[in-house]
Amino acid sequence: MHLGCGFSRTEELLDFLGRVEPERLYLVGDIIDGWKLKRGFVWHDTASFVVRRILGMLKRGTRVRYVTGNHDEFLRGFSPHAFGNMELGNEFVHVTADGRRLLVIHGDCFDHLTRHAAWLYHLGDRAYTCALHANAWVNSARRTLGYPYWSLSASLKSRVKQAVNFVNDFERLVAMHTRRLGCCGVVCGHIHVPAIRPIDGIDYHNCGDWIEHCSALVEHFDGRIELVGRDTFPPRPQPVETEQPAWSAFLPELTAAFSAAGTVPYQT
Ligand SMILES: [Mn+2]
Repeated sequence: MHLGCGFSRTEELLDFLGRVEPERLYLVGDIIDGWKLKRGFVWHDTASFVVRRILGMLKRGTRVRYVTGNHDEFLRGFSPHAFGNMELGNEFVHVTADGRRLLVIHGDCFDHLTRHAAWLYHLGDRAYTCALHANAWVNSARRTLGYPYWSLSASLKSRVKQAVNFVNDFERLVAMHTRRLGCCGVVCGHIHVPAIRPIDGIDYHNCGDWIEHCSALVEHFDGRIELVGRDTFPPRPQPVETEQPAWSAFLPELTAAFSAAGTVPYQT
């Protein structure tokens, strides 16, 4: 979600959260962008509404599990911790409705950049922010010309060979770790690349992000897991602007009322 980052798509996120009432909600890390607290922290009202919506779910009985990420690593010192229906942890095991054990983890520990070259990772984060700025410009131009939304940064990520290798390495490492823990699948995030696919016999799920893709994972009552996104839900009906009759439509009635009272306000 990266709440606090100016590029967080809180409008879309709030719309999505308004459509679901889950038994369990997993927040798969990088929910609050703590890195932006030092520089460029942007908090819109909609971010507060997102938090309020999640608190509302908690109140109505949803069990929330907050997995810490690298952007909200300040929470790692407090985890594991449970307060009421909310649990904070670095990793969880979720048992699906059809009995599969899934490891739920943010995934930054499988990103060799965050582990071995933090400075390079922070530089990459700056570069990513630049790409998002460029993305915003490109898309406002596209909107003006009537073209649909297109993600520049997502497109770069899928074309640059090193980026593709990075994603593949990450996914394989996550799958390996999952197998070692005896789980048959994994739910993670971190790399902002939504996916559901088998990797070396492990069911790999990545929920994507609410910056570029606006994507999430949902589990149906039969245990089937689906990737949902901006385009999955039909747009909400917009409030219909009812046409107000012009004041002149009431003129005959008004004139009649005035003449009954013995005064004629004006001639038509
Ligand atoms: Mn991350």
